[in-house]
Amino acid sequence: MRFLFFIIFLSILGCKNTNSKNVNAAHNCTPSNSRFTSDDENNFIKNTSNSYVGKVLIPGGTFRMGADDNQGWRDEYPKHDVIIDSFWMDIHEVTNAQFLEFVEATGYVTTAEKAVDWEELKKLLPVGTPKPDDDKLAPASLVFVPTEEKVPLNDVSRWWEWRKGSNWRHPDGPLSSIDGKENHPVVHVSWFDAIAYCEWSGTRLPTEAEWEFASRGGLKNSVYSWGDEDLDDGNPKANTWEGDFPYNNSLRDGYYSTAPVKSFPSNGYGLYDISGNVWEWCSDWYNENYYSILKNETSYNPKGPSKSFDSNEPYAEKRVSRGGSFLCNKSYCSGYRNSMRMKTTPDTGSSHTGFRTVADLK
Ligand SMILES: [Ca+2]
Ligand SMILES: [Ca+2]
Repeated sequence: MRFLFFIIFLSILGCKNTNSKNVNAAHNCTPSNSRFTSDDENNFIKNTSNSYVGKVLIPGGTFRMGADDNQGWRDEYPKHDVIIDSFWMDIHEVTNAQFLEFVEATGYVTTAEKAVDWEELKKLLPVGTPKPDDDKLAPASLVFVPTEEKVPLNDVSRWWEWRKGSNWRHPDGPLSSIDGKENHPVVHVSWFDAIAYCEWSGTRLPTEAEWEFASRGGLKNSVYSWGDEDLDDGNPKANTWEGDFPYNNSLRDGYYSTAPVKSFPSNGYGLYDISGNVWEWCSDWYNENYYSILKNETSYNPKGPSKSFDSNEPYAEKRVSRGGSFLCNKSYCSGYRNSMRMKTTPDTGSSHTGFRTVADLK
């Protein structure tokens, strides 16, 4: 608990820090900023009439899940056999326009739009801890800020800022807006926000296994959703960070931040931006040892471990996200690989995380 408090308090204060969350930070693209937002029950009227609109059928089958080359972190091994039933999947990430429809229909307020709940926070702090100024508890979210020069890549706080007034309507802070970005993926959505959208729309988040199966697009044991061609060879294949992260973006792919969905070719299943643009929440808890547990058996529609475990932050419970973002770079996490696993506390949103939904066969 104390460790968690340490992380959170530093986050609230917006401190630059060198605490242990930065151990192996090259595998942790987004800092976790638990804000003690409770998982409120959603009682809104659902709109399930469009559950299959904008989706493509992902034909079920068997695949080998896990890393295909030596770029993988240890949580991507060992490769293991997985059977996936057919399902429907959004061809693109949920857009700002789609999320706006949800919010207008339900009045839903996202995690980033809520102040940090002091009553919840203080339960985890030593008795007598004074309440921080309301200003420190104000609604905020994580915004990427490029550095001016080359910096060590083992400290994510160098390029992430806990910025007040940042949320899905104001992705870069209170003075920014999504005007003209209706067709960009929604960002600053927590896992809880994504689940709420799914509940409203009669959909669900993909499991991590479904997501990786879909990303592979029918190719066998390829590193990327487009095959094995290096990211830098040929035409741009996804919205990533090309150049020197986090201070020099060559803009070879044409986009510094989010791109309109469907700006790059789809994979073999007709899925756009399954690699890059924004990270996509999955339903599973993250456990770095999960593949080791599964290695000797063929898993049938695995839904993830029962408990989260990340040895870098053992007291923080995390959910999986997949596919990388416009910040992913070869020198850093190469998160656009099929098998790359990201993990974040479910109440953390950021300027490079969104989601797409799936639906079961009728
Ligand atoms: Ca880019
Ligand atoms: Ca994506």
